[in-house]
Formats: sequence, C-alpha cells, structure tokens
Amino acid sequence: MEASRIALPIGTALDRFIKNNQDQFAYASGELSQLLRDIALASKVVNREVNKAGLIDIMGPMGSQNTAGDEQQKLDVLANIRFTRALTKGGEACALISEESESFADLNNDGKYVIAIDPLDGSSNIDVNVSIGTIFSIYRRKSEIGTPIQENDILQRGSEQIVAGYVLYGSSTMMVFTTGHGVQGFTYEPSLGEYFLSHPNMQMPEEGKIYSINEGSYHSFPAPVKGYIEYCKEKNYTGRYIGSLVADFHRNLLKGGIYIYPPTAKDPNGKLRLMYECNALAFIAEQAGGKASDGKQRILDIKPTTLHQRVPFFVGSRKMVEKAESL
Ligand code: P6P
Repeated sequence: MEASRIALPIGTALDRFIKNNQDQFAYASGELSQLLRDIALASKVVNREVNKAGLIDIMGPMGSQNTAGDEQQKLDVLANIRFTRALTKGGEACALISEESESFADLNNDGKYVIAIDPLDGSSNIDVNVSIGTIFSIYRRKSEIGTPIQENDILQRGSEQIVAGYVLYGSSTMMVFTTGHGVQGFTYEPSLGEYFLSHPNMQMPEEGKIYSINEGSYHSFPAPVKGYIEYCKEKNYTGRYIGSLVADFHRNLLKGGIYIYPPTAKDPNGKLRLMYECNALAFIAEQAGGKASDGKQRILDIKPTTLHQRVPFFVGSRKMVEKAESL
C-alpha cells in the first residue's frame, strides 16, 4: 500500500492514526496495534523518568553490567523493567530480546509477536543530559501459537520485521516508526500525555554533508573507512557525532548524512548489535529511501546467529552509504 494513501493529517493522535490505518498493520488483527500502544505507553513512563532523572536518585551507574559488559545505568534497568512490564501485561508478545538481558524473555506462548529492544541506548549520556533513545523491532513468530518459543522465532533476519521504531528522548520526545508503509514521526505532548503526528512520511535526503563516526578510533579503522573519512574531509562535510545512535540517526534522517560504526581494535565486528539496534534503524532507513549495510551486505539480509551479535554499521543517505561501500 502506498504511503501516500495512509491518512496522514498532521496533529493526528497516535491512537487515532493506528485506528485510521489499521490495514497497514500486518495481519490487522488488532493485537499489533495494541502492541504499538503498549510500547508508546512504556515510552511515556520512561520519558517522565528521563526528564526527572536529575531530581530523583536514579542517575548514575547501578554497579552492574549488561550482557555486553556495558556499565548498567539505573535508567537502563528501569527502562528495561518498564518495557518488559508493558509488553508482558499486553499479552501480544510471546518473547522479548533485550540488550539488558542475557537470554530472551519467554513472555506468553499464546502471543503472536517477538520484540527486540534496546530499552535505553546511549545511556552513558544520561548523566550529561544528552539525548538518549529506545530502539525496537517487532517480528511475527514463526512457530505455532500456543507452542513453546523456538530459536527460529528469535533469530529472524531484519527483512522479517513487521514494525521497527525508535523513541528519541531529546529536546522534545519523538516516536518514529515504520510498518513497511513509509516512516511516520510523532511528537509527544507531555501536558496531554499523547503522541501527535508531526512528521508524516519521512524521507531521508539521498545525499548529505554530515558524517557521524568516532574518529578517536581512527587508527584502528579498516583502510577503506579511513579513505571514506578523508573523502568527507576533502568535500568539507560536517562531522557530527553525539555518542547517542538514535540522536545521530534522527538528525541524519531529517538533514541527510551517514552514521558509521566500523570494526575497531576493541570491537572487531563493530560495537552495535544487529538484533536490537541495527535491524530497526536499517528498516526505517530503507523505508525513508536511505540505505544500511555492514559495509558489504544489506543489514536486513544478515541471518542472525546469536542474540547479541555485533555488526559493522553504515546507515544513512543512499548515495553516501553507496560511496562508502564503493571504497
Ligand atoms: P563510542 C552508545 O553506547 C552506543 O551504543 C551508540 O548509541 C553510540 O553511537 C555509540 O555506542 C558510541 O560508541 O565507542 O563511539 O563511544
């Protein structure tokens, strides 16, 4: 269905948008719509906690680490609890893959959907009041409803996603998602506790002049990546790297640009995770006319082998990603 045929009046509340466009939610059974509402609700709670973090003692590290060995910030853990609770209570999800948990959570054998989520990405920025984000993917389970979850329900290619989205807790809080019919951006109005359509049918400029990469690791980058950085400098592109993937991605989506997390000495496969960071943003990028690869192959074609596997990530304006790949 063409994105242009989706009812897109600016100011439409998220609930109304979902009702008006029920048929764009795969299987249109209503549960998927409820799932999106559950995620939106959890994001409102997390948004409140993120905005108050300085005031109540939930800042700073927990003193524990997540599966990837990242220092867990208190808000990370809180966000994971909030999203897990919302998705469990809703009953639509049968399994949850989260950055904050070693293995997947088996939620409800009668659920039809598998969720992969990074509850709070960029959390090292929490204490310095820099934008952070939630990233999520929704898949339809492969195995029969009512049976125990199987590996092929969990390790699905990004091309199998039916919904992908992110929430950006920034100067304003936004939820941006796709159901495969274009990319829709909603802005949160805290006084009303509701998201309203503010950016209908978002399109990523096919060319851009912004490159986002941590040049502090330049010396351990593969030669082609160094070559691309030199190319950007020769073209007088702007370097913008916030250290928060969702914030860099969102700016590049609006203005055009490329985000790169390449292999480094510390992370030979890159730092970002396929299942709950790269796949969702790759789906959104492609739906907005952009591109996402690991430098060689389309992110959405990669067959996952483990829950927390890392991949090199090149995502953004189509021509910029193609130029980087060509090197
Ligand atoms: P580095 C945050 O930890 C994150 O996952 C992304 O949000 C961000 O772009 C990247 O890692 C920053 O990593 O190694 O450049 O500090």
